This record gives sequence, structure tokens and C-alpha cells, in this order.
Amino acid sequence: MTPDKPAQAPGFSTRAIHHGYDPYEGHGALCPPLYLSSTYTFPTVADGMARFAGEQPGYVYSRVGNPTTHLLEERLANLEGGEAALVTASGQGATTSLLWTLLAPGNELIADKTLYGCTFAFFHHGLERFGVQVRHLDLTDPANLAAAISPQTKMVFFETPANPNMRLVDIAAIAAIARGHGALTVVDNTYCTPYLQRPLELGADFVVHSATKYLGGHGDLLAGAIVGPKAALDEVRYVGIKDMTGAVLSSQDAFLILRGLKTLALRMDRHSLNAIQVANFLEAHPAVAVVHYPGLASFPQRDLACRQMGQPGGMVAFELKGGFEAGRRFMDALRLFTRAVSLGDAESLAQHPASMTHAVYSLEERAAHFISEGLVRLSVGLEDGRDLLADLEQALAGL
Ligand code: 4LM
Repeated sequence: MTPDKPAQAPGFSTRAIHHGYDPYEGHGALCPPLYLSSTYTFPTVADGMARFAGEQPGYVYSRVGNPTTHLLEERLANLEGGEAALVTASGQGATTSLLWTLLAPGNELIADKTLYGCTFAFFHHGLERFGVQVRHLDLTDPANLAAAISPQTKMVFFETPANPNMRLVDIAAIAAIARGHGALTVVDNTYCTPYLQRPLELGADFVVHSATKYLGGHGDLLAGAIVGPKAALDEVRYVGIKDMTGAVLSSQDAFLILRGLKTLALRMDRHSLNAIQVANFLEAHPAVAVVHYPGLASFPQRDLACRQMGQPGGMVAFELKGGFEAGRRFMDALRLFTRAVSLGDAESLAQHPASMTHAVYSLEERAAHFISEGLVRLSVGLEDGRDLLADLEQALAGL
């Protein structure tokens, strides 16, 4: 029998561990079951027809739904404060499935200047080829959007903090302008996760994630998620995913993300704690020219960071006085930080955006989009802070 549930609204970690699954039901298994089935049986042809028509609840085929991925969707929707969620095979699958569904030739998409490299590439190699006009504005100043938005603008898309340079966008201000002009706001919340920032509560229409990063948290899978209104996500599921991208998350990876979510709050606390130490250490080092981190008093958008983010998070970007050549020598000297792209793992990672995650931008595009050639990006992991500082110190000493 299910014991009485407490009356008070459960907190973030409680929901990240429990939402949507009652272990007293079914076989009493503490952990939710992993359903490994591509297809589902229909008791009769009439049942099959009714399910296909959406007139009877029940699964039909795992490209449009699976009980394990469904639980993950319920939990993510709850944590982001959204009506519904849809999980995808990668973060790229989340953005492409959503935008291929909602945008049409002739629409204008306004995006911030700085985006993850493959998001930028999708806009220009994908959307533009099929008649969507893509326009990049500096959305760190909402006045730029107010001046440029037009009746053709269907969507405004941005990351905050932006990958890789940590520029912040005021979600509430941008979403208010977009809504006033009938445009949708989509926020890539990968860097923060709903533990640190909830864009839907600030007026955004959709959140997308690379769940490969902090949500999974262990560097062992690729996944994505979209959170937003149910009617729109049904369309993404039955058109964007089912017919257009096929970017379906495997139920095994959904199971691993459900496991990762149980420690999300703990991990984000520790990522932030370690990153604050790293940012302070780097800022005080004579070889370092500038550190971009929302937790520093010197961060130009510090007020916005305090308003919009619960904590400054685990990502730090910085430049060395010796430019990229110094950055290359620094990265090659690292022993505990691992040279790798991706982020949000237990392991601390270091990468060079201009030659790696943002190499798809041309040199001129990087300059116009505020991505400097000498920038080094750190995903500060969960190791002991003093060991991370010792590694940075020895690598900087060799310059
Ligand atoms: C990286 N990033 O930066 P999948 N949105 C953001 C991202 O950082 C990424 C994606 C979407 C990196 C990958 C190599 C803000 C990815 C795309 O990789 O498709 O899950 O997410 O190092």
C-alpha cells in the first residue's frame, strides 16, 4: 500500500529522485523499470486502430514513446516547471526536432551572436537552405531585439550563459519583447540545468537541453530534451521526431539520465563550488588576461547573473596573456584536467573552442560573434578543488 504523501510541496531534489514513479506500485522495485521494447502489442485490431488514432491511451512503437523515456519526460517537465517534455537522441536532436517542426520557409529566426558551434551550423547549413531567414543579434542588450523584431520573426533563440564565452541574456526581458510581437522564445538551458535556472518561469516558451551534459552527468551517453507546452510538443513528437528527424532516445539512456538526475542538485552545488575556486585562482594569476565567470565580482553582467541564476555553475572561460599559443602549451601541460570537448561530467575537461567546438564558424564569424581565438574553456568537474588548483598552477608555471 502506498503510504500517505506529505502535504507540503516537495523540493527540487525530492522531485528529481521521486517525481512520476511510485515504487509501491507494480513489483515494488525501488528503481523504475527499464523497458527494452521497440514495439507494443494490441489486444485486438480495434485497440490498435484506436491507439493509432489517439483515441485510446497506450504505446504503439518506441519511436513515439516508451514507458522509461516517458517517466524521464515527466520528471524533466516537472523540474523545469513546464507542461510537458520530450527527450531526444542528442541535444542537437532536440534543437533540430523543435525547429524543423515550428519553423517554415519565410519565417525569420533571431538568434544571439554566440551559440554552440553545431547549433550555429544547423541554422546556416540546415534552416537557411530551406528558406528560414536567420539573423544574429547581440541579445545581451534587449534593445537590439526591440529594434529588429518584425512580423516575420517567428522565434528568438539563445543560450545563457552562452557557449563558450559565458555572455548572459536577460530571459525575462527578451521573452517579454518576443511575446509582445507574437514570437516564440527558446532558451538552451544546457549550461545551467533547471536546478540553477528555469527559463519557463521567466517567460520563455521552450527550453532545450543537451542532456549529454549535466543532466546525464557522467559522460556516458548522448541525449537531449525539449520542455514546453504539451500541444506543441505533441506536434514535435508526431511530426518532428516521428517523421522528420527520428532523433529518438534509447530507453537505456533514459534510464541512465533518471539515475543521473538523482544527484543533479548535489553535483551542481559541487561544480559551482569548484568553479568559483578555479575562477578566483585564475583571475589572480599573472599569466591570465581575463576570466569569464558569472560568480566573479568582475563579471560585467553580475547583477543579471544574481537575478537569473541560482548559482554561477561549473563552466569557466579564460584567456592567457600569451594568446592561443600560451593556451595550447597550458592545455598540453594539464594532468588532471582532461583535454576533451563536452561538459558537465564528473571529470574536469579543457578544450579550445576556436579549433574544436566552434571550429565550424569561420575566423571572421568567430570575431563577429565574440568568440576569441585565445579562449580556453574549462568544464570544472567534481574532483577535490585543491587538486584542480594544483593542476592549473603547475600547467601555468610552465608558460
Ligand atoms: C560542447 N556541446 O560544447 P549534443 N547545446 C549546447 C551544447 O553545448 C551542446 C549542444 C547543445 C558540446 C559538445 C561537443 C549549449 C554541445 C549539442 O552534443 O548533441 O548532445 O548537444 O563541448
